[in-house]
Amino acid sequence: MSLIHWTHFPPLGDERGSLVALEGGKTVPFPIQRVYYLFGTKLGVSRGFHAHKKLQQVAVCVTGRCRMVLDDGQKREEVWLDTPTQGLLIGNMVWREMHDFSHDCVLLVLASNHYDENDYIRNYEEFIRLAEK
Ligand code: T46
Repeated sequence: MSLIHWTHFPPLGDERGSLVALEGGKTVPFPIQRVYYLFGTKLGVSRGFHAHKKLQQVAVCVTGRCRMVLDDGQKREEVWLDTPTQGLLIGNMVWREMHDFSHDCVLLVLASNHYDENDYIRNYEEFIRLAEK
């Protein structure tokens, strides 16, 4: 089964422009405990390189683009995030890397829990060990 799962955010636009609403428990499949965004990522810089033990997230590129690599320890897939109407679901125990940020990229992330450094697996060998269990 593919690691790439999208949730669609219907644009609620009118003649003035567009609007997207993100609702926890609806288009975002968990209650939202935290929102953060990545912006101003320098050209050529990659981010991520970790997995989460429990955290679930939805990532939406509200402007610009970046390339997301997902890896569950068995397979590796990649996808471009470049539209504000599609959110990428990132489950727990999935290694993620983000590459090729455009200069204007704003990546909005909705998270199922508050920030907890103990939930991160930042070492790939450790991730593979835990993923095999
Ligand atoms: C993820 C990808 C998509 C906090 O203090 N609170 C927070 O809520 C977050 C997300 C980060 N931080 C601190 C931890 C680090 O000292 O901010 C610093 C940068 O975080 P990090 O190096 O983990 O950033 P990224 O871009 O590599 O990863 C982030 C999220 O951490 C991660 O959960 O899935 O974006």
